[in-house]
Amino acid sequence: MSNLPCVLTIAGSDSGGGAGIQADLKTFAVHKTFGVSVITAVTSQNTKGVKSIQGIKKEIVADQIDMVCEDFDIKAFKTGMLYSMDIIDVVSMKIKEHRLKNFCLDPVIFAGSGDRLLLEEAVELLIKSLFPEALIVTPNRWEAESFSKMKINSIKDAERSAKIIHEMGPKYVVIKGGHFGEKAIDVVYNGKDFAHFETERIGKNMKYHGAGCVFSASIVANLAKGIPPLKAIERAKKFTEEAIRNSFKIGNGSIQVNPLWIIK
Ligand code: PXL
Repeated sequence: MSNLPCVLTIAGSDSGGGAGIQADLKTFAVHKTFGVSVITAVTSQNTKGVKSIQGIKKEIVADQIDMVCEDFDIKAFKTGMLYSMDIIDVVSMKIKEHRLKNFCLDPVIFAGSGDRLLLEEAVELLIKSLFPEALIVTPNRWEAESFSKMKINSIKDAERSAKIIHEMGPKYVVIKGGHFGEKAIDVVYNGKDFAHFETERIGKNMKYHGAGCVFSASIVANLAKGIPPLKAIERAKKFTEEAIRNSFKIGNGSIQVNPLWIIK
């Protein structure tokens, strides 16, 4: 038997390979964890944009979760693109039924291209039924603004927003610093204390595709190895910084973050 810890992603497929399920599985692999996946939606996209999106029927999402949970000892898991109310309902039901632990919720709303990856009517349900289940939520600036209904232009704003989001139920809130400030400072709040994890801002005004997915997948892989949440977040931040530093232009549009930077 392998002793690789098993990790799960419940997310959308990105045909362009840079984000979603594809980024998650690459990230899981380089962390020496065994990744399994539940696909919630199929996006037809490349580095230039999204052409179409098909949500997966809720029964099929349920079957995928049942099949991986019945056979694998899943140590930690993440959700990414959940797309619709139906999918959120079934994920919420199944994670309780299978008593899944160590949940990192990446509350994806939009793709970098501006396309919706979560339907507007599903935002409130995401908050109501999944935020209370999460160990860690990882909104970016735009997502945090939308959940906390306030603007974020500074670290102080991010701290206020993190407090509001913490009230919605997750144990840890990480507001990612990729979209505001001179440096890229992530603000972490656990209901008591704040931590700030800082990196240089790499390539100002560049569009990096997949950074959020790599970050939350790295958190999950670290949790699965028994690393405590705050340390897992700090390690994932460093891992993602390198993935951004080693990103490449492989298509004609956005730049793909490289979770395989360790093996070059
Ligand atoms: O980075 C957010 C994200 C998540 N999941 C899928 C995506 C994207 C961004 O484009 O395509 C499938």
